[in-house]
Amino acid sequence: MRKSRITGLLGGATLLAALTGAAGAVGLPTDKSITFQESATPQMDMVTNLHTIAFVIITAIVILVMGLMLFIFIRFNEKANPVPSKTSHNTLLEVVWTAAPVMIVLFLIAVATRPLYYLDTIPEPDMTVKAVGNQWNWDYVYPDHGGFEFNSAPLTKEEAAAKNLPGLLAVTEPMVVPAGKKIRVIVTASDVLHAFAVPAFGVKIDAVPGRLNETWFEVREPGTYYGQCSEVCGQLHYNMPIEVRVLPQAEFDAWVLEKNPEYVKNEGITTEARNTQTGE
Ligand SMILES: [Cu+2]
Repeated sequence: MRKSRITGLLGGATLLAALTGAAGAVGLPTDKSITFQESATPQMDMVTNLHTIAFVIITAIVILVMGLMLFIFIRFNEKANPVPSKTSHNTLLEVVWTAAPVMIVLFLIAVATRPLYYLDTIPEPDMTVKAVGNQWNWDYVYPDHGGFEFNSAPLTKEEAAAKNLPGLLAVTEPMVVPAGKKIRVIVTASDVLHAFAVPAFGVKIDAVPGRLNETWFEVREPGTYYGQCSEVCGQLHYNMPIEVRVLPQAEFDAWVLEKNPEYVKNEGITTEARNTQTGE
């Protein structure tokens, strides 16, 4: 009894720390950065890898083409080469410059296919959250936890600054999910096209009125991760942020109980979370 009360207190303290943004990893854009945000999911690992492979190939092609052009400017300008060659074709060269790009493209298709299907195939999820885009905020629904829902609206610049949170990213109430679990996100919209995107997760999917899209992620580390609506959706599109608070499972369970006290009675939840709630 006593032990679990202490655990409950500790849980409450860490929950408070997490909810005030004091703990864990943070996924947000940084000034003057030219790279991706640090990956928080296996999906984003794959996206980052694919980008690196493509970037190396693109860089090599740019260097080769620029080098050849420079060589031609110097070697074959009028002064250096007053009498031009009348060569009209070269079979070997033509075969090479046709075959090489085809092989590069085939290689890129080969390395891109796995990430593409990995991102697109929803595994058996541990839980589901429904995200509904509105002009200009999000609703989050938790169908696996009794179906409670809440609105997640952007803070004004002044409100964010007062709380020492990033402007245009922080919200009134974030989406909350457990770490290390497969989260399915069902995405739709109530009015116009929006898109649910969290860069650190490698997740970006359209929110279409009247349709359900689904995506998923599994975040390794607890923390706060920011994204934005990524489909131009009207006047205030620039300020339609997504904030995802990732908590350890026990803290997530405690949060669920806070949001929906009825849930524990009807559905059952981990003993630890029940103790946290009831203080036993
Ligand atoms: Cu939008």
